[in-house]
Amino acid sequence: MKKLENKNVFITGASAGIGKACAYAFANEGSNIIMCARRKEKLEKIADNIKNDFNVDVDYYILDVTDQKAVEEKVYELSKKYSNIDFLINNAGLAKGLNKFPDDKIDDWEDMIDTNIKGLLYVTKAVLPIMIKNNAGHIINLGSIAGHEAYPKGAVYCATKFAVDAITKSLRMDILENNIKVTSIDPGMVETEFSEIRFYGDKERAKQVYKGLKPLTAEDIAETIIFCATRPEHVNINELVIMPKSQANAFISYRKND
Ligand code: 8X3
Repeated sequence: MKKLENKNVFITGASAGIGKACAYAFANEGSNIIMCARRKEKLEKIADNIKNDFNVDVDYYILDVTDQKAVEEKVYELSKKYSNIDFLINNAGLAKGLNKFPDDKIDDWEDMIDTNIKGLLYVTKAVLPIMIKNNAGHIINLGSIAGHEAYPKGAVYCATKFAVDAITKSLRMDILENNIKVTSIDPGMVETEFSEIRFYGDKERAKQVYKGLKPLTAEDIAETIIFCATRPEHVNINELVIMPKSQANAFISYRKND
């Protein structure tokens, strides 16, 4: 029997990118998938594909993680079907804008703070009682190298990822007695919708971010998350920093044709 067979995995921001890759990767391991995101059509399609390809339960919820009441309601709803959430993948997050501080838009700050910090807190707070009741669970937060090194034009995005780092660390201490693991996965460049969203849909500008190098894929991150999720019961990966081979840190990358 595979280690993750029949485990219940709740993934936020599951309609694309790392969240979507995690849905397929855990389903491939025999886990039941509970997905949430805002985009119904995309979730529906992923759910159909998973149902066709894997013999697992799949549920999805249309949910904006920034809506605290909705988060509580949906988690209550899913708790009636799933008596435990074995894994919570706190993936929903975004970057908006890449500007010097004086040129940043306050609305973008609100979006990043609401989703990356408050959304993660709301979902974790709602799911935790289920894990505590079962005295088992594993919370995997998507951090970033932006939570290790602040970079120019990224004050608020970096601040949100520093917050994820702090939340991960404090939470781990607070629920140590509840037998719940807490892990942070901190990627560098991953080519998903991330840059397109950061640049308000400007595909050309988004492409430039990855020009001349091979970025990580969402599947690379999902594979790493599966690694963390399949360690022996007594082992926890506290944090894992992962970058493309040609990226040294937030500032220095080697690009062909540089
Ligand atoms: C994504 C990586 O380099 O844009 O969190 O901060 S980076």
